[in-house]
Amino acid sequence: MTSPLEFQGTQVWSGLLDRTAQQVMLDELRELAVYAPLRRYETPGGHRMSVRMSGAGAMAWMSDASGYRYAGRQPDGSEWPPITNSILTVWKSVSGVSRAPDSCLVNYYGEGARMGLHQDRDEAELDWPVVSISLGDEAMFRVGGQTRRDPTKSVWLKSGDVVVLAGVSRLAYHGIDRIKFGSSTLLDHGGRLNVTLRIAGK
Ligand code: MD6
Ligand code: FE
Repeated sequence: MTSPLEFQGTQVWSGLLDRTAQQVMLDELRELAVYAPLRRYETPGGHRMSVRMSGAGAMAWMSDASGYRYAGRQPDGSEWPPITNSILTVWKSVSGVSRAPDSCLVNYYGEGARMGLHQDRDEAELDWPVVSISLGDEAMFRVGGQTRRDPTKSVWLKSGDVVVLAGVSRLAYHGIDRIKFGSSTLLDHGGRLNVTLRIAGK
């Protein structure tokens, strides 16, 4: 495995997953979606997110009118399915920690979907790394510093790329400005999947 590209403490493992590995993960995500469908959550501010989300693990991040949080159950009351093997393998190879993730967020970006600049800080402990996998269409990932006003840098993430926010970059502001819809042939109907792994509980 080659070493990651680093900027401002953010590691980008370019092309970590080859096409076959991407396909295997996609098949697992399709199965996962049977038990945990992608949903468009409401934000506490009363808007609806453009990104569709699902999850896996003991708890998954979600949002509704009353706030952002990790929930042990889906909005319909059922448990989240387990985190799949191909996803856990990526965590083991790049997280640098021996503890397993307890939470997986799955984001789907259709045409025009985006994610505003945010920090990941709903976890119980904020010093575990966050590992994020890109599948499908290319996306412009923007990352800055620990305040919203710090300068930012952008990088195009491709299918199979893996981003790690750890150490000084753990609380860096980041977001997805836009995707290049239709730029990848991995997903039958286009769009981008992002899988983010975290240790969210105590
Ligand atoms: C995305 N990613 O790539 C959104 N969070 O669609 C994230 O919000 C993210 O890439 C924490 C660490 C890495 C990430
Ligand atoms: Fe994030």
